[in-house]
Amino acid sequence: MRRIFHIDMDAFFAAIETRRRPELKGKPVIVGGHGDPRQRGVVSTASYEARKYGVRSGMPLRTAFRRCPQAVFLPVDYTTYARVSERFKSILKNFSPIMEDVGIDEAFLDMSQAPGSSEEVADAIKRRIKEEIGLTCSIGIATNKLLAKMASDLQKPDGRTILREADVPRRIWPLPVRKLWGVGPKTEQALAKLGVARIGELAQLPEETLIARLGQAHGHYLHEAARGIDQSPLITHWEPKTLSRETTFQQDVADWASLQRTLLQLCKELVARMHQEGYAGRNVTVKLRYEDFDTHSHSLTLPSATDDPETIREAATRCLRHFPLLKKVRLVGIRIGHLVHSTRASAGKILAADDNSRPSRGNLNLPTRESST
Ligand code: TTP
Ligand code: MG
Repeated sequence: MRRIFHIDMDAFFAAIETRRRPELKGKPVIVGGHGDPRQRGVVSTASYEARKYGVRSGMPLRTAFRRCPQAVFLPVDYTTYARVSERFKSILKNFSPIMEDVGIDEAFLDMSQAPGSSEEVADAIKRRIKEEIGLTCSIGIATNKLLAKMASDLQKPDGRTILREADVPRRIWPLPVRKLWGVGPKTEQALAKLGVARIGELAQLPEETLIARLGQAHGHYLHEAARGIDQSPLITHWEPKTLSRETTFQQDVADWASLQRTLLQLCKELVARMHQEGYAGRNVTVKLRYEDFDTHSHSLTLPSATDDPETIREAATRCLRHFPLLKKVRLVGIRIGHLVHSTRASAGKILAADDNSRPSRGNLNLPTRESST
């Protein structure tokens, strides 16, 4: 019998902002775009206090402002969130070496081999996260990923939920289909046409009907998922499609010399990582973000894959020359793509991949976060 944990941080971006500005505690906090509700942009996340006013992720900031004008609006500070995310994942890895990284604030752990009751282990994880990063999370525990994922959502925030297969009819079937992992707006619509609104109704539908409507793979998946059946393994290793480094300047820069110096430093770091992880690449891209957040990139493709520092530096410099320097620059980045394993590859290394290397939902082939939440 497997014992799978799904750990999901509570109101992740908003919680980090509240942690560094304690005066926000207990207040509605909305993180999104540049943090100005008069500008374009969408809500990345809202604190639970703001959610009471109907503010949701993905909603335009203007709408959020109409619903909750007294909220504190803050810009997205992705660099900080990514740093906290790394610490969160490294805490989890101490509990089990079998971890699947699902997104910035969530992961699965296979705890089948861990001693102790599920309650004890879950509480120990929650305690460590609280002590080390000062944030709360919700944990779902089940015999497979699907149910663990659904369980972590049942008692948010700061929840701990054990979901047994026998609990599915009582706890999962009354939920709207949208709550089922893998059901995004399109599937929701298709199911509505079949008269299906709740997961329990989906479970009653013949598999052939679902396959006829939604295709073999998705139809079959939904048929099983509605019953809580899922045999997918944890995916602990991804092959990256690209490797990259980028940095935001403390103060925006306006001169080529500083830009080039920084870019060459990034190249050095990138090449070090390529050597360490055993990759060579063919496609070099340089990205600049200007002071007004306008972002552009230039790429070039080399005749063959390389991990040679000089070649990569030269290519990066050539890309950089394509940018007009009419505005100040706040960020510069370099990325290498079309990766192949280089001969220096040290076998068995775990690869830390860029975000874009991850299929959205593991091997379940499910829709992306945008369409599934
Ligand atoms: P979620 O785990 O979906 O949301 P959350 O952690 O904010 O809240 P909950 O307590 O319900 O788990 O997403 C994690 C982070 O990902 C979230 O803090 C912000 C970001 N995110 C977006 O940027 N856009 C989105 O549409 C969603 C859903 C999340
Ligand atoms: Mg979360």
